Amino acid sequence: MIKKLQKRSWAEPYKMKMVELLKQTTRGQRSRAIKAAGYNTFLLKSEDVYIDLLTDSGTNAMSDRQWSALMLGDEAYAGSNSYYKLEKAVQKFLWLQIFSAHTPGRGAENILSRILIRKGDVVPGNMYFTTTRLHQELAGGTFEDIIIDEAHDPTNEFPFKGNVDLEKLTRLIKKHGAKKIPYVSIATNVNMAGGQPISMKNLKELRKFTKQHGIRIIHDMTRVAENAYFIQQREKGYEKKSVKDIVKEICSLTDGATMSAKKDALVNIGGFMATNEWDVFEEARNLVVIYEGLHTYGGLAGRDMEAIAVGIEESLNDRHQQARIGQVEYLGQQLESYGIPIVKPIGGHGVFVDAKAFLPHLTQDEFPAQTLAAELYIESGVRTMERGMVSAGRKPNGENYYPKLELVRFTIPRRVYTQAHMDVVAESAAAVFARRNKIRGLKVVYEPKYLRFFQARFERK
Ligand code: PM9
Repeated sequence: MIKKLQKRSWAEPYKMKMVELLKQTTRGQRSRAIKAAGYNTFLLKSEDVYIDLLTDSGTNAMSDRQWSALMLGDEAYAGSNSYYKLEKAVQKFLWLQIFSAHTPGRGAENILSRILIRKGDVVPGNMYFTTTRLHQELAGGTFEDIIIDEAHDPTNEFPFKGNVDLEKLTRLIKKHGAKKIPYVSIATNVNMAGGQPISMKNLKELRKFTKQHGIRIIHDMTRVAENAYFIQQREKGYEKKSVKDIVKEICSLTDGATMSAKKDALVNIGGFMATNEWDVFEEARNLVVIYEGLHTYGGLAGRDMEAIAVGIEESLNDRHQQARIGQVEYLGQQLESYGIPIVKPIGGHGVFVDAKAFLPHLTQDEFPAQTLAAELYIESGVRTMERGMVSAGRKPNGENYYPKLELVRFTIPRRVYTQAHMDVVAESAAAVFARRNKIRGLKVVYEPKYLRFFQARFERK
């Protein structure tokens, strides 16, 4: 029978010029490898991984334009031309006036937290991020979550789960006073909520409110372009605006930003902070020479700054975002078709599987998400990342955080894998789902002091 044309598909707006060969291992090899890695996917050797969905951080495929830009890198210790090119790109596309370069994003978080936070300060934000919160705490602050309640419910389909609840912020101001709040920490496309966007309407309301109280908005713009794409797709009045224009508008509503360029900006290393305040920049310029390097490279090679400048522009292309988010959506739909519980709506940089619903017989103290990530690896060599209790870590008083969301993130690197890889990933997850009742939990055998998810070790219970 001849098929009738029902819809027009999208395709990736690029073709491949070079490929990296993948290695497949046996189930026995994988069982030994994950045991040796203490059931922590961060401790696996990448040569033992088949499809690597650990992170979208620094794992992007660069374009031919970016690779050729590398050759233009000006590696002068001082006054590198590449720094000024990146500065120009930040000013043109991201609408922030002055910036300093860092390796990687958490370098920028360290400097900015040291400058803006005093001991006893409170930093409200739309859900914590691991490194961001740690730097806020190390600078003497306490993070307070002011994201809307919907963000903590994996099944809630609200389209802007990254939104701020202004009532929660009002309560914090009443309790501590606006002077104790150096800034509101706003992430675009909130990572730990499942890659969920904040709406322009909510950000505008927050801008108005924080202006009235003299509080800054500091923007974690690591995934700002993906957030802009969701605004274009979901928010009334933005249907005809380009991702580029929406990103500019988002940035114009903030006072400063930190950026891990390893995500949206399509490079393998680098980050920066940007600010509209000269005093903040002056101090950042001074601090960066203590911790990273001269203010015109801040720890980055000139060639890396060149690649970021090109990557920023490429990331703002509408067709790039359509294919990028489209691929994530495709994987999400495949997983759902097998009945696998995922965070809805499907996010920007990955599909987040609800490990509590996947392994309901495990308590949170048995680390369902850590367990599931290990099982997925054993099943097929697909590497994912725990985003639950292990990532949440401990409070400054040593108690465990018990986040409502206990998730496994299937993170998709940009421009790296094909739809066929996504099919294999979904089938692997379905095979684990079929034997879920037999899966046992884990116990901790080693825990480092900071950011334990990177290096903690586990054994089967
Ligand atoms: N995110 C991720 O896999 C890298 C490893 S986990 C720390 O999601 C946000 C929203 C991030 C982020 C890193 C950083 C830090 C800041 N904000 O890794 O230091 O998602 O460049 O960026 C990771 P750097």
